[in-house]
Amino acid sequence: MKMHKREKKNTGWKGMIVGMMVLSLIACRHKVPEQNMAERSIIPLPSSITPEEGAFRLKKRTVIAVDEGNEQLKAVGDYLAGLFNPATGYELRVKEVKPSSEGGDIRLTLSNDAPDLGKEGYELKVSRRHMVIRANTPAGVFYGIQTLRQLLPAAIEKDSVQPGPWLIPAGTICDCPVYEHRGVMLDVARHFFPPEDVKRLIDEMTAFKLNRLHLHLSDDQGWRIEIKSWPRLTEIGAQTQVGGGKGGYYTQEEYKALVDYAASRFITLIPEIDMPGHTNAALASYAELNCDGKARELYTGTNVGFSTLCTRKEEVYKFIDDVVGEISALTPGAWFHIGGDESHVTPMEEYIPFIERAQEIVARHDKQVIGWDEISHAGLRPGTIVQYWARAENAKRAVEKGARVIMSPADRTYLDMQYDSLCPLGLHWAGYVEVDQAYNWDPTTLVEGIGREHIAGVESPIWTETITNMDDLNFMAFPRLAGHAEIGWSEAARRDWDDYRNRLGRFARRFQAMGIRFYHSPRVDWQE
Ligand code: TNX
Repeated sequence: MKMHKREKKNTGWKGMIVGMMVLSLIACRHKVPEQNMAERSIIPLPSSITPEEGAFRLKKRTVIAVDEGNEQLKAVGDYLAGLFNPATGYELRVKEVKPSSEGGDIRLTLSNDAPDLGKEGYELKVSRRHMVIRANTPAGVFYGIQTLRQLLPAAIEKDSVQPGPWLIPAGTICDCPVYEHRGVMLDVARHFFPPEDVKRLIDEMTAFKLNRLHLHLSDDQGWRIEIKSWPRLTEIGAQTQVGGGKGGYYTQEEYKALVDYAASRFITLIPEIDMPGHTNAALASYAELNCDGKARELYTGTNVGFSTLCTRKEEVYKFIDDVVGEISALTPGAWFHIGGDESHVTPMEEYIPFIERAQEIVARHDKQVIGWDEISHAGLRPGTIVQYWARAENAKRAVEKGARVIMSPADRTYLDMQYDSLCPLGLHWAGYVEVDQAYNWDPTTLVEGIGREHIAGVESPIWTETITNMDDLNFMAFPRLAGHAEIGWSEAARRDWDDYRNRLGRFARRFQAMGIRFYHSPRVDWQE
């Protein structure tokens, strides 16, 4: 009897506990806001988003499954786990499965049956229990992961454990980029940025699916890469910077490590050695590069256009051959940038044969030439790419000579241009570049005669006369760089300033979680 009574009582208790659990579960469900894939703020805007009901919940036991036997894809899986582990506090498992199998909760797979996705596109399918990112290449899967990141709450970007829940709204995203070249240029010559800063920038680029980092490695104020056959370039030429600070340079080891770090994020480094102008640091290091045979003084000001290699001296071409050779040996990427801008003290009749010869030297080291738009005055080798920054007529001439163009119009893409007259950093020779001015243009309609087929892509230069550290760099780059990334990735016909402005406003928390100090443009409603 007693037993029976007790059992009865127990059942009552149990019932209550179960009831409370059910109730709290329902309450919990109600606390989670509706999840709608189309309402997430994704930059760059994907080609198509088809939302469905429900959400996938990232849990401690979520397994990432990759096709077996593909090292690069396995690395992408590990990258994904590494991306989500800090904020979730999980240790997500990555396992290899048969390529044809479904296995795992988050499936990363290469499929060969999606020609539309091209080399960098992906398809992301999320349902309640399962998620698949499918692409033709590991790069495509990697870009799918960048989208997945933005489907999660901004707190996923933090580096300490956050409460969650980690819900990813269900649906399908199909996405591929418009342009193959989606770049950033960093001037490490005016102010030196150590390798850890460059890595940081690489990580920031990664989030916006950018794929080329052009490093401006030499200028009047500094030479920033070790050249073993010409050691004084760094012994002397690297020892200062704008304002007279101590400068710095990358050893070849360090440069190689940067190449590898970038490659692990599907970013190609493009080295630039600017010539024949912007060469004072080299001219100070080696007297024989000057026509008068006299070494120049190191320079720490911000003037441009006063220096030139002696284009009539044979040793100058030996110098270029050595420099291009050593740097090319560190460069798995296809390109070598020869600068060629603002050579105001090189007579045109010397500039033209010089640029032609520099192109030959680069070709001999198996690289393709990129140069600033002035190089179109010279003959252009097949495959040479011209980077438009200032003069439309230079870019048009390049296209007439058969070259393709990278679009870096200063009044839209220069991240060192001030946002407005109150901006504490930057220059304004090309005007003020507010966030809408930076976003609201189409590379195919900017210069008459230069259309889609002539354009390799878009690149955003960060000149550093006034920029000395990563916080200031981020402030000038963001949010404008996010807009440039969208111009490079998303169809112009689908882009719209009001829609972008809205997405960008909701991106504020993500910038913060990523530790990016950004400019709070008054033209955007920031949702913080
Ligand atoms: C022009 S863009 C330059 C750079 C300056 C920059 C400052 C280009 C090819 N040359 O040397 O740093 O303006 O905005």
